Amino acid sequence: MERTLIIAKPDAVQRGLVGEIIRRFEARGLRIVGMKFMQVSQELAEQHYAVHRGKSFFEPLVKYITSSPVVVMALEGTNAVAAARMTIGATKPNEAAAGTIRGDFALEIGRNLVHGSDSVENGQAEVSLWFSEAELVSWPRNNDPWIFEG
Ligand code: D4T
Repeated sequence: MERTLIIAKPDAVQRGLVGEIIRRFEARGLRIVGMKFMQVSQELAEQHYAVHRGKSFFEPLVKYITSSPVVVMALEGTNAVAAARMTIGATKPNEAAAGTIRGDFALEIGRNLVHGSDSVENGQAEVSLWFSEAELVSWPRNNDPWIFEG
């Protein structure tokens, strides 16, 4: 089953939007397989955003994600990566469609509330970066047959 890593970033936690964000992914049908509240270290932030190292926004990005605690989730489902990205909305909140998390709650790229993995490979890699095997739970959900056809 496809997995994606979701982070409710520091602004989501500070603004009390964590419940609203989780609610949207749950309602979509994605299954929670890992979740924790944590302060992100400089090292983990730099690893997570390694692809952006050297870019002008790298340092502000690392500062933002380490500025205050986050809630990080591993979610599972058919097309989990693409579905979660659609639920989150465009990276630039001013371009995000109404009805998406960013389109409903955010205005600026540097305060865009949520991270979601951008490819199936990155979904696997990011879940492994942020969670140990012991922190991930594989479980059958009672309503899975009403959400997953196969
Ligand atoms: P994240 O990783 O936060 O979910 O964002 P996206 O997946 O939607 O977007 P991204 O990887 O292209 O960018 C990562 C992160 O960098 C910030 N950013 C990005 C920025 O501040 N200025 C920029 O010009 C870009 C491209 C926002 C998200």
